[in-house]
Amino acid sequence: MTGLGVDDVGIGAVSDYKSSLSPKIETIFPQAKSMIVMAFKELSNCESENKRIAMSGRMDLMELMKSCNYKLARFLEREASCKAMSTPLSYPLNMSREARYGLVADFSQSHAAIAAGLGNWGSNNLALHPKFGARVLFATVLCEAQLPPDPPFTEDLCLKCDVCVEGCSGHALDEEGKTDEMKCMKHSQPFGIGANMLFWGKFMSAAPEEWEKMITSSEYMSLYQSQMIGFQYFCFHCLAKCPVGD
Ligand code: B12
Repeated sequence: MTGLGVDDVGIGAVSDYKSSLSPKIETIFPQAKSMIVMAFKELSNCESENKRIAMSGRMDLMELMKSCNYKLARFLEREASCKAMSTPLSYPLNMSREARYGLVADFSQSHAAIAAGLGNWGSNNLALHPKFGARVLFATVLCEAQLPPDPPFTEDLCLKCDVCVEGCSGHALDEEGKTDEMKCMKHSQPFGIGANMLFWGKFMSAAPEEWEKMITSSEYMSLYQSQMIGFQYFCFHCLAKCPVGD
């Protein structure tokens, strides 16, 4: 696994997956018994004040993660004759009203990581890893083999220093144990779907003489770029500032 670029791995039993909002794993893959969760450390890009640099580091990492996801699932199927499925790291998401327009994924990676003994929850509502703290992303492969699960990580890793809560400029962590996703989205993805809908709403009610000015504005250019690259985070505070880990 380290040869692939994976920083840590945990095995979890499907029966220990405890996401309250995401669908049951049986609805995705009825025969799934185990979750192989891969942990990847974020690059120091996440510290940069230049958010294009921060996001580009994230995009590089996600490319590696997707490739590992595929390679592991393919290895299990081809070499071990074990039925396996990779799970999405972010998009595609269920964007229906029931899934809160993409806020509830088909599979929750953080819950899988916790079930696989890779860490536990912090005040930032992220899964903290003993070595990488909050600077860690997860990708999971589900498989039909009953693999021996790793023990849960019981030591509380969160220092309760509230650096994440106090420093969250979007005030999305003010309520303990809950992320206000709308506040987080508005602040961290200022050119996401909400901004897109607002822009086109304004465009439709603008006079045709205004259109050229609107589609050559920096607002439209940013919306275009975010859409082109998939999604674009402009905030990494709650993971970059967390003091947990080496
Ligand atoms: C949708 C999404 C978002 C949405 C909404 C997040 C949400 N619902 O919590 C928005 C856009 C706001 C978002 C923001 C961020 N995200 Co995001 N996001 C996702 C995504 C795609 C799905 C999340 C999901 O469905 N969770 C399941 C939730 C909705 O349901 P739930 O089962 O009821 O669980 C929640 C609560 O019950 C609670 N909870 C449950 N048990 C417990 C126990 C305790 C003690 C506590 C305190 C809380 C708690 O926390 C859960 C998560 O909110 C995942 C990728 C994936 N497929 O998992 C990444 C993911 C969660 N995001 C990630 C990251 C890093 C971020 C950001 C830091 C952005 C950035 N710049 O990278 C911020 C962090 C926001 C924060 N501090 O909470 C990482 C987290 C890695 C980690 N270490 O945990 C993930 C796992 C991506 C990945 N592949 O690694 N994200």
